[in-house]
Amino acid sequence: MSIAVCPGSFDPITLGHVDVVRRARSMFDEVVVAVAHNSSKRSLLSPTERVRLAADALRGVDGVRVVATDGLLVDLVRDLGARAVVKGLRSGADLDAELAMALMNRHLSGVETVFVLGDPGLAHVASSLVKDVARHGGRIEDMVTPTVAAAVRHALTPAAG
Ligand code: COD
Repeated sequence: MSIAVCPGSFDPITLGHVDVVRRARSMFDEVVVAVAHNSSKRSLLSPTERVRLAADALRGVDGVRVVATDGLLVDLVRDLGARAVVKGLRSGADLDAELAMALMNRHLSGVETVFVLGDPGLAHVASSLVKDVARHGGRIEDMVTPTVAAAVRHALTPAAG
């Protein structure tokens, strides 16, 4: 059975991520979505919440499971016996950012990274922009699932008291 790992911060998972996972699933028997830590980003949502929301957004896609990981991605890939890492590309800027990670992961473990082009209609969708739009009261419901939209709005609401 061929397994691919789709890693990301998923803070939160967007419809762009869902599109990439669907495309990965069309190439591999199983896709493991790995909710990981990006040391250059500060998260809005906890790892548990990001896993819950990713699992909810992907519940209609069979052959997909969501896990949390806080170590090196290549260790997870090895433990799962995965054949490849799959990443989505929106633009040349994404490729620039992804290239170093793909080469580092291959240097560390030999794992190959497969790049898929996301839906161009979702090329403007990024977790960081979704949070920014929501923070300023804008509409995010066409970029994330309703459950994710509610969770982001809740996380951005200052605690009472
Ligand atoms: N269309 C297509 N692709 C998209 C879209 C979209 N609309 N939105 C996002 N994507 C792609 C991104 O290009 C990326 O490939 C992937 O989805 C995940 O995106 P994010 O923003 O959720 O996640 P990142 O980029 O912050 O994830 C970075 C990792 C967490 C994967 C990385 O830091 C990592 O591997 N961390 C684990 C520790 C480790 O091994 N570090 C060494 C790495 S070399």
